[in-house]
Amino acid sequence: MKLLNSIQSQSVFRWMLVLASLVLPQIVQAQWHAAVGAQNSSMSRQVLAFLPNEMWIHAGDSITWTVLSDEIHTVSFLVSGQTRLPFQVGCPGFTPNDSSFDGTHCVSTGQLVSGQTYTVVFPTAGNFKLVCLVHQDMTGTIHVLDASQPLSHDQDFYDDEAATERLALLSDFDQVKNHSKDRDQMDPKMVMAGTGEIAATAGGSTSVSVMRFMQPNKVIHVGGTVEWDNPDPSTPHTITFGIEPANPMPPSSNVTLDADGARHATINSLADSVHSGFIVAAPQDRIGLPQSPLPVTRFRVTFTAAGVFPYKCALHDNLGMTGQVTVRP
Ligand SMILES: [Cu+2]
Repeated sequence: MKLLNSIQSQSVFRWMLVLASLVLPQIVQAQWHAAVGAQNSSMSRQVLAFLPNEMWIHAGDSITWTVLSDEIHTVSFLVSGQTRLPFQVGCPGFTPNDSSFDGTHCVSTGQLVSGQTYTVVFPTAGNFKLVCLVHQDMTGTIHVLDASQPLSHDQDFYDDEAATERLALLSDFDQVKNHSKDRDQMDPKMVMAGTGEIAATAGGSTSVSVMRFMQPNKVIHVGGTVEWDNPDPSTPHTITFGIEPANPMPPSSNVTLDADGARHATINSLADSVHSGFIVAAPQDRIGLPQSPLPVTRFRVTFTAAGVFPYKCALHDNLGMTGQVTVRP
């Protein structure tokens, strides 16, 4: 009798377990994937974007981002109203892989390079802004819904969307076509230092930048001046001859200002080091905030000696952004 009772209670317990597994909702924490950046084979065209830049997931899910470019990026979630800090500073500080973000504490990687991944877990519902601290016009949105809400898209949809956006940005050549060749003929002393465009989706901003000096081989005569300008709406570049400074943002001490606000330096020998500092557009103005000052988008160098003078962009030489000026007697 006692034995029978024990067998009966064991089988009842087993049945209860089976029933519970059928009745209780399955809580499956999904693992989503997205890309950061993209580039063409020569690395000249850099897509500065989260691909896709808008996703809907459930609370408890996580997203793993993989960097697909040689240009550096961060994956960062600031708290509402937080001031952006430079990417070397982060939140300040950086959070480890598999950090959780619920809107109350900043989550940020340091500088990520090609092939690196970073996973963020989203434990609670909310709508969150995703930013790259290196690129101001690179943003996205993550919608974290309660588990009871349906999701409209699956991972295949996001993969297709990311591929479409990547292709669209990589194949957008109108800026380069419109400017580079015509301008070379129009003004032989000019070098266009990069170009780019900002685009947008309902989820945020994306952009593409061409990391090249468009007329990389200039030939002038002694006493002549070359002028670089940067028409990119947000990516900075530098024109750096000789030794690269530790901080690329300010110009070297031998750089002066022309009357029109352009920076200007003189190179007298191959031993001279000259650094333009950041040549970059001003950030876009916003209503209710002080307007941004006029930007420095032009740099001029006058050459007083003959020779071949190589230079580079201190930010993007790893992508092949280099050039040279040949000065003839
Ligand atoms: Cu550059």
